[in-house]
Parts: sequence; structure tokens; C-alpha cells
Amino acid sequence: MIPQPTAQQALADETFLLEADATIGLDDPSAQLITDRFAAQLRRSTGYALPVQDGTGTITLSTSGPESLGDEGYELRADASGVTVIAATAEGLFRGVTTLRQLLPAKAEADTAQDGPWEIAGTTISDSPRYEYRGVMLDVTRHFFTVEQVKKFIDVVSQYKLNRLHLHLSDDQGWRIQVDSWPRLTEYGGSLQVGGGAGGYYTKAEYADLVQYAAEHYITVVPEIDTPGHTNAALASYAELNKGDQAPDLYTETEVGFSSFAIDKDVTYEFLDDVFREVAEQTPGELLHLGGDEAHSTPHSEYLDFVPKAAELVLKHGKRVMGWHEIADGPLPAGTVVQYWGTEDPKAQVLAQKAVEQGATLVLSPANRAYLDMKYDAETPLGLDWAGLVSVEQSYSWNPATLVPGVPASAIIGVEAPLWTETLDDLEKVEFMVFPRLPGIAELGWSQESALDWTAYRERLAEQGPRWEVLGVNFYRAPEMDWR
Ligand code: TNX
Repeated sequence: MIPQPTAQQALADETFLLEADATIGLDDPSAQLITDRFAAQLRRSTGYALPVQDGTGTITLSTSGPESLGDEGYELRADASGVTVIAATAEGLFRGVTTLRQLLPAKAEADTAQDGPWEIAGTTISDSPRYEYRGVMLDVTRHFFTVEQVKKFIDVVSQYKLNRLHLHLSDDQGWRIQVDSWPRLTEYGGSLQVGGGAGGYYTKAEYADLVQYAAEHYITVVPEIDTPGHTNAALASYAELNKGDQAPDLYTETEVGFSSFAIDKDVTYEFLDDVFREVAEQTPGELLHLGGDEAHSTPHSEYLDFVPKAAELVLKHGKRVMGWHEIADGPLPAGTVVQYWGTEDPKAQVLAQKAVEQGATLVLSPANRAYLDMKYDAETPLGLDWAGLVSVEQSYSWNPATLVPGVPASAIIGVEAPLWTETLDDLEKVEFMVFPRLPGIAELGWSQESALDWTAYRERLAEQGPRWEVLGVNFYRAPEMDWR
């Protein structure tokens, strides 16, 4: 199972067997949708009727648990008489159901009827997360991914108890979210992608659908509008955002660090006010990510002027600021979340320390560990290698609490694995880079420090292979594992 639960005990001599007359009981209408989806999946694979009823059933899902379980905690028991999953909230119940799905045979994930038996070895589990923020980032700018593709991604990543989907929505190569007040951003700025092919963007309705679908999987979307660099698509769409009022061409290559908003123009802030307002209106989550990375063509003094002004506009629209660690070189408003993407670079570490000294919290995405676009080894046909080669073991074997020297464990609110898509033009390629590394980052975010052990993890990870086969997920059969 991944992530490893806080506590699990085997019940010797007890086995749960799901049979044709089984029922699913639920005592909380707010968990109806997740229960119906779980039941529907089991009906497809088992061929059983599995009616969902009020109260208890052969499988009982309940939110009558004590508040001490927290928002995401749950308890599970499987024995010869049935299965119970008890949480204090629908979210906790959802996390518990992801565990239950992993306890069932992999073929329970199939979308056609399979032969049983549908057994679970008797067990009790008590579980809750180590960190509140457990994220994955998808770069939909370098290559665009449709709502349907992102939904399939959500289906799989939510099974590992991740609870944030950071969407990188604007960059040099494309603007991917509709903004009514600046329509050329998508009409023109979203038209291409890396390599020169057709790009794309999310209409407001599509974006709302995505946010809703993520929420139904207890995943909060964190939208990123990258500023003041990584902005060629916007600069190409509106000449007035440029220093010399000259719009550059659209850009479909993969260099970074050449674009910048005009920091000293009022229109830049009028633009961001509008963009952040429209994006914030569509964001139920509390964070809005303003980027801030690799602004190599923004003079540093101007960068330091810019970030507080942009941050102010995020706050104006009711959101907390999130940004890449470069933003910590200047003042940060209260409640800022800084995303660390350094390796062992002391400059990045100093910025992380500066962030914490200002009261910010940190999400860790160390590029030499958590970047899903780094090649596994020298032979990997996709991805980049500027942060090194990142094997499955390398991506798993680190401790968030002690990663950055001089940063106290209390400042870390979680981890995130970013996937940049310069070299990834379809979902199969995305999956190849994400699996099998992402479950390891999910485990670092969820499981207690005492549970983290590569040798044991390696065995558990190999067990996910058959699940991905059933789900049609194109994972990399890393030679580090003995795949089943
Ligand atoms: C650096 S990491 C970037 C991205 C690239 C990525 C490729 C960061 C905040 N910015 O613009 O896509 O490297 O690995």
C-alpha cells in the first residue's frame, strides 16, 4: 500500500470476502458522490449489484468518527464480518476509501467484470497525514492537456492521497486560461505550444469543470500565473505590456529567462489586477501562485519592486500568495507559501531561510528529488537533466523535515512534485515520467517519518504495477524494482 498508513495491524485468521449479495452502507449524504463512484467501480469489476444504502452495510462508510481524526484521518477495519471505514469528514472518508481500494485485488480497478475471489486479509488501520500540503504540478503551457486528460490524471494521483493540483497556466509558450477582460491572451497567446503545434486553453466553463472534478477527489487546484518572467505569451498578445510597446512573436522553443513584464508601467498592474481577479473568482482554494521564478531579464531592483505589488493584488482578491523561492528575496505578505525548488544550491537555501524568517511557510519541490521531468537515467528518452538524473530511489530517499539547512521542521507544510512538459506532448509520456516516482513523493507527504524506508517501499511500489496495468497507466518499469 502507498502511502504507508500510520498504523496497521494484521488480524490473524480473519479474511473479508466480498460476495454477490454485499451492500455498501453510508451515513453521510455529503459523501454520497464518492460512495457512488466507489460502488460503481466495484460493480463494473465484480459484476455484483452492490446497492448503496443508508446506515450500515457489508462495507460501511461513516463520518461518525471523533474529531480527533482530523479532516483527513480515518480508521479502517476489515474482518470476516465486513469492512468499516470511519472518518470525521467526507474528506477523511475519501482518503480511507483510497486505502480500501488498494487493499482489494488490482483487478477491482478493471472496467469489465472479472473473476473473484474478492478478498481482503483481516486488518485494522489507523491513519492520518504528516503534512497538510501534498501536491503535484502539471505544466499545461509547454504542452497543453485537455480537461479529459487532466481528469484521468486526477483519477490516478488522487489514489495516492495527494490533495493539491498546482496548474502552471501561463508561460512563454502559452496562456491557458480564459480571461474575459484580456481576450487575446487565449485567442492569440494560447494558440501554439512547444514545437509549433496547436496549443489550447481552458474556457471558464472548462476550468470550472476541472476545479469541480478535482474537488470531488478532495484535491484543491492551485492556479499559477507566472510573473514577471515566463510571460512571452502575454507579451506577444498585448504590446502595451512590453517595455518598448513592441509585442514579440509567439515562442515555441524551450529556453527560459528571456521575457519580462514592464515593471514600471501602470498597465502591468492593471493587467494583473484583472487577471488575478478573474482567476481568483474561479478558485475555491485559498492559494494563488504568482510564479516569480527565473526572472533573468528583469533587473533585480525592479524584481524587488514588482513582487510586493503583485502580491498585494493577490491579497486584494482574497487569496494567499504562493510563489517560487526567488520571491523570498524581498518582503512577503503574511500567510505566503514559498515553493522551494532548489537542489543543494546555497543561494536557494538562503532564500528558503529568508522566507521562513519572514514568517512564510514552505512547500518543498527539490529539483534533484521531486522534479518529475528529470530523466530517470541517461537512457530515458524523455525529460531533462539539468538537476541531475532522478532515479526512483533518489526521488524517494529524503526527509522533508531536514532537507534545507537552517530551516526548522515547523516551517514545512508539505511537498509537491512538479511536472514540466517541454518534452512531453501527450498523456502517455506524462504518465511515463510521473509513474512510478509520484507515489514516493505522495508517501513523503503523507506517511510518518518512521515509515520511510527504501527497502520496504521498493516492495510496496512493485505491487502498484498490476494496478497501473489494469488502469491503463503507462508507467516506467524502472529496473530498480522487481515488477510483478
Ligand atoms: C525550471 S523550476 C523552471 C521551468 C522549467 C523547468 C524545467 C522553475 C520554477 N522553473 O520553467 O520548465 O526548469 O525542468
